[in-house]
Amino acid sequence: MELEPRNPFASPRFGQIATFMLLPAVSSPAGLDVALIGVPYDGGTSYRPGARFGPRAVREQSSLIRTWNPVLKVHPFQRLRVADCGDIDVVPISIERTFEVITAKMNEVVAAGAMPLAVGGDHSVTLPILRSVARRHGPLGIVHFDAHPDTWDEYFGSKFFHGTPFRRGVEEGLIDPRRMIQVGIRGPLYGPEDFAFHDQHGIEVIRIEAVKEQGTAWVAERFRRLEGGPVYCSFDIDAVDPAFAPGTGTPEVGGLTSYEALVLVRALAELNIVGADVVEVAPQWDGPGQVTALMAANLMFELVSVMALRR
Ligand SMILES: [Mn+2]
Repeated sequence: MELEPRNPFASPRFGQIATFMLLPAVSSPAGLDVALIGVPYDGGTSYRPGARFGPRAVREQSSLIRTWNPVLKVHPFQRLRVADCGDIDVVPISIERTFEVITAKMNEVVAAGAMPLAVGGDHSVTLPILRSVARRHGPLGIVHFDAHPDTWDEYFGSKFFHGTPFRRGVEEGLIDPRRMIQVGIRGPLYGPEDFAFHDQHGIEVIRIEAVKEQGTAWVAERFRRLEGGPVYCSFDIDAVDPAFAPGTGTPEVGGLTSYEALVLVRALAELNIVGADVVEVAPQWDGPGQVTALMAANLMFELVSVMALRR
């Protein structure tokens, strides 16, 4: 399932847009190992909107991704059948109906035996994806890269938005919170009670200070306790410093460098990754060169590489 030679200038036919990493476009996940899927929904955003345009920006910026991962020493597109399954037909004016269509599509993906790798969309879309993946694998371990804990209870009187997916995931039994690690958390919060839920359920938080002071190798060592069982990786692009990834809805200064982000995703290689997402790319806020979408495209490549090595 590899396009060779891969010419980044090979324009798609009229009426089409580029595919993720120049991979084939397919209408069904049947026969795939990894299904790349756009989730163009940002109705769960509380501040700057725009992540609904993330998938198309990431597709465009992914066209220079080559096929060999020299660090992990893997040809992911030879090892796995990977293709672009297009975007989910979300309902921009209804989060409930959008969640239903996301779960329905992801149920198809997991029923076909494929691992989903979704591109958001805001972070609310992770919850309906977890509903499908957990239905197949049981309660999931989670590695969650983010500036924010996303475990709040509700906002504006709603239980569903991009600040609540992980609390809902624990409440619904989709996540094993004792096998959940958050990385990159920072920025002003409401108070220490923002982490009462973590303490109550045993969720581990690796704040950005720990990443910077202890180093990425130390963080990689923390991940090792998740070996064995199924693990889902959710990567909010705002985990990366806005100097490297400004195109997002709720930027927080003082984050991961682009290099640290790549190193930390590669550190998942010892884990049994069963699905992943990269969310919160909002191209309207992006910098020159669409660096945020480019960052997300490279994270996708590292995630597929890790999946190719899954234990
Ligand atoms: Mn988030």
